[in-house]
Amino acid sequence: MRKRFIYVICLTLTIVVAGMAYAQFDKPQDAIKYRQAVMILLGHHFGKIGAALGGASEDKTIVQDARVVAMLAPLPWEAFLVPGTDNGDTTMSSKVFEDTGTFKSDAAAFEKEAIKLDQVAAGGKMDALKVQFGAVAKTCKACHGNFRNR
Ligand code: ASC
Repeated sequence: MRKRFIYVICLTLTIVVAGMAYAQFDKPQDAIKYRQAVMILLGHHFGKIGAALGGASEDKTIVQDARVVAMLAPLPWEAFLVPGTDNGDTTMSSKVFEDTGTFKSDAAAFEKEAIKLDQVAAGGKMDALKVQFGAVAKTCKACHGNFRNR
C-alpha cells in the first residue's frame, strides 16, 4: 500500500516536471532560438509549396509540406510571449507585449488557415490549394506587419 502511494507520488511529480520543462525556457535566448527554429521550418515548408504551385518545382511533396506547416503552426507563440525576449538577437517587436490580444488573434488566424491548408492539400485540387495558400500567406504577412521589426 505504502509502495503504491510512493509510486503514484513519483509518477505525478514526473508528469508535472515534464510539463514545466515543456512550457518554460532556461534563458530568454533559448525562447528566441526555439521560435526562430520553428519559423525557419515554417518558411521552408510553406515556401516549398509556393514554389511548387508556381511551377518552379515538382509538386510531389505538397501534401507532406502542408502537413508539416499545420503541425508547426501552434508551436512558436508561447516562446514569443517570454518576458525580455524583445531584446537580444531577434526581430520581434515589443508590440507583442503591448498588444498581446492582437498577437494571439493573428497567431490563431494563421493556425486556422494552416489547418485548412493541410485539408485542402490532402484533397489534391490545385486551384483550391492556390486560393488557400494565398489565405495562409495573408495571415503570415498580417502578423509580420504588426509584430516583426524590419
Ligand atoms: C513565406 C515566408 C513568409 C511568408 C510571407 C507571406 O514563405 O517566409 O514570411 O511566406 O511572405 O506573405
